[in-house]
Amino acid sequence: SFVNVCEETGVTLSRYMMEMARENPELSEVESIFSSVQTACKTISNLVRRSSIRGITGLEDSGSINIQGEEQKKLDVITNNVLKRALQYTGKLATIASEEEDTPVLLDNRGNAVYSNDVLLESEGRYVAVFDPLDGSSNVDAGIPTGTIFGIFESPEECEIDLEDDMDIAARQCLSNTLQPGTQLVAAGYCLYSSATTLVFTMGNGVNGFTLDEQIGEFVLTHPNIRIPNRGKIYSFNESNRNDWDEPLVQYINALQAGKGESGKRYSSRYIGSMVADVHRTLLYGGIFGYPADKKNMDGKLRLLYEAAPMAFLVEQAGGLALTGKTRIMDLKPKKVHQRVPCILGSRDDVAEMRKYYETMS
Ligand code: AHM
Ligand code: MG
Repeated sequence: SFVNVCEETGVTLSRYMMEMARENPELSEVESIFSSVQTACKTISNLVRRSSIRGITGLEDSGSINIQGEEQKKLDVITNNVLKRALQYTGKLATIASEEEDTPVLLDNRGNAVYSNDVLLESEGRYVAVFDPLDGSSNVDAGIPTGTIFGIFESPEECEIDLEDDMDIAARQCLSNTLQPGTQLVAAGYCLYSSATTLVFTMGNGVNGFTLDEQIGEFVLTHPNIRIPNRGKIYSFNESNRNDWDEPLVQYINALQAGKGESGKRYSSRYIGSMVADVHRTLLYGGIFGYPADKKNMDGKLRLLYEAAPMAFLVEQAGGLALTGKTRIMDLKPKKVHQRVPCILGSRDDVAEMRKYYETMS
């Protein structure tokens, strides 16, 4: 008798995407974007695991600094190139925007970056990809988990950036493609590089997680239909900023520490300092994670477009909530590519409890 492939391998991500595209023909282009994302994530996983052996730890030799004033690490630059190249040549993308690129890149039909108005005639790519190639990279040399975060939008047909702006048409179209609220995301996800490499994503119909089986080099479905517990018992914030936090958040965390929150239980503290790892734990175990506003960073630290919005989409799709304090993150339309936003997300009842402090105290 024949051996059933799925009995041997489980459901691979490739098979999942093929079936998805067969049932939903409008998603066939997203399927090929995902195939590039998964190849890039396998490559990045390998680079991260072997970085000490290959001598690609530490800062860029050139001492380069990205547009947000952060020192770039060798791995930031390499992983950005891996993801950019993988996505570029699908021919399905009109624009890509990355934490490590100063401005979004407009692509022609062959996936080449173009900086002239000619590209508007040539570009048929329907989609826009936004990403942070190696989030938490400050941790990577100590073997602490890191991750890739990505989001995929459709490109709007009309350019929504004001014609009066002193900018050429291509640049304006490129920005208009990019500056979309989370509610417009077609798909979003992350890949966690930790004790295992796990790709978790949503296409707006729930959340699924696939673990890289290193023996066969394929992602296989290990976490079908992830649902975040309605309440957890972990809070996850960088508490060294506590003296600068908003008062409602200080009061809320005080209550959790004293066991005087709605659940009556004393919460534990867990904070990895890599958003992907902290969100992954929150999705699976429940609880609340955040990078709130503080007196020094009025908009927090996390970037709306390629960190907060994709994670908000995932968390909502898993049954949780993602807010700035009072406001839903998914509704925010970025004004700038690298705009920051306070971000507090997690279990439905925990985040709703936190929101009450913001509503009554401010
Ligand atoms: P990065 O994109 O430059 O790596 O910064 C984002 C990271 C997140 O992964 C994490 O949640 C946060 O920064 C941690 O910041 P802090 O060290 O201030 O706690
Ligand atoms: Mg980041």
